[in-house]
Order: sequence, then structure tokens, then C-alpha cells
Amino acid sequence: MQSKQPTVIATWPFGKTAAQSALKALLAGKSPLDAAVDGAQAVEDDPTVHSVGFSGIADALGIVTLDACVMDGKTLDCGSVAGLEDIRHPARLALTVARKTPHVILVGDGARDFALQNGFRPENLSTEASVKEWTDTRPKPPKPMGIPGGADNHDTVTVLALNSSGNLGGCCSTSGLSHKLHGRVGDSPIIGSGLYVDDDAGAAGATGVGEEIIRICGSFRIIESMRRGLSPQQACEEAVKRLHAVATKRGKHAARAAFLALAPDGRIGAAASPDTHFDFAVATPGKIEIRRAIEIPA
Ligand code: SD4
Repeated sequence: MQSKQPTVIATWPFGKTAAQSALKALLAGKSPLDAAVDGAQAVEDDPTVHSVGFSGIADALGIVTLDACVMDGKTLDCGSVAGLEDIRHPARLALTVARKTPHVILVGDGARDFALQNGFRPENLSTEASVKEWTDTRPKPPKPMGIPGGADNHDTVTVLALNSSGNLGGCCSTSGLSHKLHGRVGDSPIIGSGLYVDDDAGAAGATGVGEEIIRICGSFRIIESMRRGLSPQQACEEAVKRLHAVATKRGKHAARAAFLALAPDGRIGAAASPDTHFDFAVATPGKIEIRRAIEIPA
């Protein structure tokens, strides 16, 4: 088999941190899945990012709850945690769910207990800056939940990695929509919505308003389109168009969402709904760049 160029793509400008760490891990011989988790973890640890991991923006009750999932394109093994409190590395915990349990999803206290049993350390995930941002962006007068898709209440790190053998791995990690209802789960820990990876077709991931992404099974949809022969770019554009069509059918304004895809041969796709300003990072050996996704008119 012809050797592929190791490639990592990751959502948003902070995806640069993720892509750099993941590429380093890939080049050191880690699997694409382990590399993707390393990449996400670098963003989870960054206190300046208020939408992922440590220092994430809290929910409507002021509690930070994290969602994440992982998927291995070779085996289709997957793991996920949702509504996780006090643990800063949900992506690694999702990987532990995949590797150490017969299950796919653990939620809430069960996920937290599992983390503690597996050596994860509990800590307060809020920082002075994240509490200030929570207060400043809090809907006034208070509403049960922030406006989905508002400029400041999103951003998930989704990392897709390809190694030289053509194996793919992916990971998605977020604190979800800020000011979400306590207990709300978005697309990010839902296999097929926030992430889907299959070496036979490709890897895809999402960011944006989870409710809309779940409604169209966004990432699975992209991978199945690629399996039928669409390019990663065509498949991402089709998913955004579908999301808009569903919103129109429901008589709603299309919420912001964006998709990324990586083919087993290294081709990349990205598309977003209007005004999303969706930037993503692309890393290959010796090169890292930020690209802007095409926005599809609603
Ligand atoms: C969610 N999709 O919880 C996440 C949030 C996000 O860009 O990615 N925003 O719905």
C-alpha cells in the first residue's frame, strides 16, 4: 500500500495547538486515535480556552460539565462521556471507556466515578476568568439557556488524524453550549453526530449547535456520503445544506454549525453555515496552517 502523508485537522484557531500535539504524537509512532486524544488534551489543558476542558464555561447552574468522545477507524471502537464534572480530561476518559469497558457511553456521576477509579484526579474546573466570562455572557434577564449559536457560546475541539498506513482516529471534546440547561448533552459525545471514523470511508467531526447536528446525524452522514463516493468537501457541504433544509422545514432559522472531514487518502473537506467564521488547523510534517471553511448560504 502506498504510504500516506500523516495529517491532522482540528477545529477552530485553537485547533493549531491540538493539531501540533497530535501530529507530534503521530510522528512518534502513536496510533491516530491516541494522537487525536493527545491533541484534544492540549486544548483541554489551556486555561485561555473557555469552551473545552479546564476553564470551560459553566451551565445554567454554574456547574462545568464536559462532553467528549473518541473513535478508532481501524476497529470502530468508540467511547464517550457526557455531563462529566470535576475531571479536566474527558477525551482521555472517553478513550478509557473504549479500552477498559464493554460500553460506549458513561454519563454524569457514573462517568466521574469511573474516572476516579481509573486514576483521574478531581479538581475544580472553574477559573477566575471562566467565572467572569460566565457572568458577563449570562443571559440577562436569566433564561434557562443561552441563545444557541451566539458568537461567544460555542467551540468544540474536534481532532481528526491520519497516519502513514492510512489509519484514522478522531476525538471531540467540549464544555458544550455555555449556560446550557444542567443535564443537557450536545452532539460532541454522540457517536455519529459530533464524530464518526471508519478507515474504509474517512473521519468526520462537527462543531456548532449540537441540537441541529444531532438532528441530521451530521458526522455519520458525511462518512456515509464519502463511502458512496462524494469527496470530503462535497460531503461536508451536503451536510450543511441538509442542516439548513431541516431548519427550513421546521420553520426555524438555521443555527450555526460546521463540519470537517478527512479522507483515508489525506483529502480534506470543511463547510459551515453562514456567519460561522469557521477556521480550522491543518498539520502535515513541517507545515501547519489555519484555513477558513467555505460558508454555505442558508
Ligand atoms: C455542543 N457542539 O455542545 C457543541 C458546542 C460547539 O461550537 O461545538 N460549539 O452543542
